[in-house]
Amino acid sequence: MIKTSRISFFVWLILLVNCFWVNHAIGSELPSDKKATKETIALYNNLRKLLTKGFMFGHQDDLAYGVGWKYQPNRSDIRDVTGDYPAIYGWELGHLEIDSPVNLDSVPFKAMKQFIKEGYERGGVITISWHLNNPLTGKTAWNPETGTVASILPGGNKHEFFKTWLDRIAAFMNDLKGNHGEYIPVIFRPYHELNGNWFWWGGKNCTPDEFKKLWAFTVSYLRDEKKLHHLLYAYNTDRYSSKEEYLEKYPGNEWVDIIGFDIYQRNSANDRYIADLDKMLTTLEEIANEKNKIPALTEFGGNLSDSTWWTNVFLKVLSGHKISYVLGWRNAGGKPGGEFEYYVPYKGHLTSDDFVKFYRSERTIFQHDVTNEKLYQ
Ligand code: BMA
Repeated sequence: MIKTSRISFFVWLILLVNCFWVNHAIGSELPSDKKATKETIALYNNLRKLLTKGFMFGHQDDLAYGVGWKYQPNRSDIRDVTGDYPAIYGWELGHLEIDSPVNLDSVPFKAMKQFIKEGYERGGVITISWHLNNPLTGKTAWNPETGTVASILPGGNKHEFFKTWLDRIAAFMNDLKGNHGEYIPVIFRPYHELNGNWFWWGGKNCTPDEFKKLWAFTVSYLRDEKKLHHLLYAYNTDRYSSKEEYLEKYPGNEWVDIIGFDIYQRNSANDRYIADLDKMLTTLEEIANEKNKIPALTEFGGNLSDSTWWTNVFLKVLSGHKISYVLGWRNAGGKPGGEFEYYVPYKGHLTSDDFVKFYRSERTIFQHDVTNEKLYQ
């Protein structure tokens, strides 16, 4: 009798230790949404794990159009150059709020939902930005009217109206489902470049307190009112010069999952860009470690007139950092005003060969790699 209970005691002990070890090894953590779906929790934890392997490469509007083409099934500028799709797909909801069938860059929302599903089913990650119009003036996101944020906060005269905009966002998100009926997890990145003065929600156009309230209201409305549990929230600035500046409008750990910044090289020299990017990534990683968040380069643009920019500039800096992903902005090509806009190479572009070297680097993660990672399990 004594013998049996001793044995069973040891069996239990072993089971207990094992259980603790397994949980510990998995290290599963919950994102800011404690009711997140299991795919969203898996993504959140796998994004962390992936930090030790390398960074995912992403591209805005990748499947919709590229330089010189539009809406060709399975086409992608990244795939034209490397034979592989990106690991991260960026999409944009600007003008969904005004019930337009197409976004501010003319991408039909219906097609976008399909593209989102395709990317997800291939194992890729979806991130969505929102250049929403100014709800006070009815003009664009670039209409920095002081008082706009105050007007849409609870108690403000545009608050109820603003909620109808969030309702449309929620309806769109609710339509994003995978083959098994599960919600497709999305990294939602509203109110981006929040320290710049060009958007109505940015910089001096509202106080830190107003911004924090807007952020918390948006998250709690989508999560608690609209019951969306497949979103991770990304807080992001533009270029910044100190930790204090970065955190000036940070709404608090309970409202954020991913932290990032946007950085465009424009006309600055490579050395300058390397130094700036390196410094900002170092600070971002410090903040991410302190706050237990996932760091990412939420938008970038480089000097693509330099044929070795990808390996000599971008990869050089990124190799010294642990960040989750980088997102190249859209390959719009020729625009009506005469501007030619693109941020990743297209077939025949002068950085294509170098981009293939970048693609082959151990540190970069594109579609083939990310599919193997099974991020949603
Ligand atoms: C900007 C440009 C614009 C576009 C906007 C929103 O950086 O690409 O052409 O309308 O992003 O996607």
